[in-house]
Amino acid sequence: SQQQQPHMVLMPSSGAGHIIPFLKVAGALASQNCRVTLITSHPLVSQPESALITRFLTLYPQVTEKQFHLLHLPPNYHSDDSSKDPFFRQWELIHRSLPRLSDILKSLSPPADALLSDISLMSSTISVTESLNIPNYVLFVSSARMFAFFAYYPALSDVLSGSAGEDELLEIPGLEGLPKSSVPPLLQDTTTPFATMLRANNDCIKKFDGFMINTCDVLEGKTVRALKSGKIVDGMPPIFAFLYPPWEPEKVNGSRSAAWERWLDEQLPASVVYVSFGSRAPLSREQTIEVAKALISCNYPFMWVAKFSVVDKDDGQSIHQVLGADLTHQVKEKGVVVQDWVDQQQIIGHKSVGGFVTHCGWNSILEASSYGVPMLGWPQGGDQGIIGVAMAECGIGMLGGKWGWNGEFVVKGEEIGMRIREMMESQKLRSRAAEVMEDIDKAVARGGVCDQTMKHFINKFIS
Ligand code: BUP
Repeated sequence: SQQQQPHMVLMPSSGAGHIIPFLKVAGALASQNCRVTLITSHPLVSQPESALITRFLTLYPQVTEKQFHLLHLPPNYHSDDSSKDPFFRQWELIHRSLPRLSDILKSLSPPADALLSDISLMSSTISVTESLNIPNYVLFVSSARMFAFFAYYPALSDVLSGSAGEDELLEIPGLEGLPKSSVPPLLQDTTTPFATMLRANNDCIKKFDGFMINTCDVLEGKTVRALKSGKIVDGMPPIFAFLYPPWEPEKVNGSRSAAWERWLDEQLPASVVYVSFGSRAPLSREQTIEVAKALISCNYPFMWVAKFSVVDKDDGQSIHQVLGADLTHQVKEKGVVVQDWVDQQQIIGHKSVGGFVTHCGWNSILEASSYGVPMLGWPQGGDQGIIGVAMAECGIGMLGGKWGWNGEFVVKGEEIGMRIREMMESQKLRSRAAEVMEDIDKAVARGGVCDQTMKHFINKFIS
């Protein structure tokens, strides 16, 4: 009956880092016998986003897609800073199109038992679900540490905008102090669009029925406990912290194998350095050259996923144009450079990969943790500095050092190469990463803590 099969409606926001975890949770809920509807915003921001959704719907034919067609921006739309970022623009469009979301939710049969909405859409979706009386849960796509920061943000604004030095620690109840330097300039200045969005979403925390955070005890147990205790926000709605098992490899792998896959197959176990700074924040030309020098000099085979534009779909320049002929030649002698969208989970899960130089996107950290791959973190912006702190505290990786935010200054190849070697040679990191992987395996296995938490969530809707 309907009560035995709760109807979960998921609505991700834009960006692969938001869509991927939503699809994973949608798949996990569908596998747990929930009826699942996925609301997708159209047009999407990038081609990889639509490819991910299409692949997901093929793997999970039982999931229903409802397309949410966004309004167009008026011709005189003022192009301020926020609208230049395609992801902010998409959030703005979703916000303007809310009456259409309401129509979709009203049309569902059987009706929705809950909406799982995105953190960046919190203040938008709550008005709709309140008027329709549908429980609203946020699926938080970043780390618990970032959630704690978000939840405590208003109380921190004086320290952030004040004269405190970068080494000053921000005190969040129940947690280790957070270096001010891990907060990006965009959030230190409390008037930017990012900061305004954070505050607007913070204002409605208590209106939500709960928060799902993709994390687990071995990664962030202390933070999750502090959040649940109400020390950070008094009256915090229930917190559901769980990871889901990685997508099954045989489902993820395509039938044709790309050149880089064959190359990875030929390398020695745990010998390859995998490098990716995510899809959103390309490094400057000068910095890219230094990364190339670092990789050439550190004497490990490497696989480098390089992006040279803000949104993955517009990658205009080739590595050759950025590095020049000589450096490109040296790079290609020692490693593999890919500019296309690749299945990162497949790379990280490959036995040849022994270390990951990452921008500290939370999904990337989770993927590396699930496969026991040590990391060298180099946050570029957004939530990545705070995530980097959580990653280093857990001991599964190290931070590069005072390497600044993307574009702030150029870090020399020599220094980067030194830190890469340190990561690859550290037994301490390697054994901690293996330990964390084992713990995660247990937590996500059937009957494990994460599995139980998810069942506990679903059971709330079964009468
Ligand atoms: Br790039 C890239 N393939 O080529 P994060 C990323 N991913 O599968 P955040 C690919 O996208 P940004 C690629 O595995 C992860 O699941 C990756 O999410 C996948 O980064 C996701 O790591 C990216 O949380 O920034 O902060 O969303 O979008 O720039 O990666």
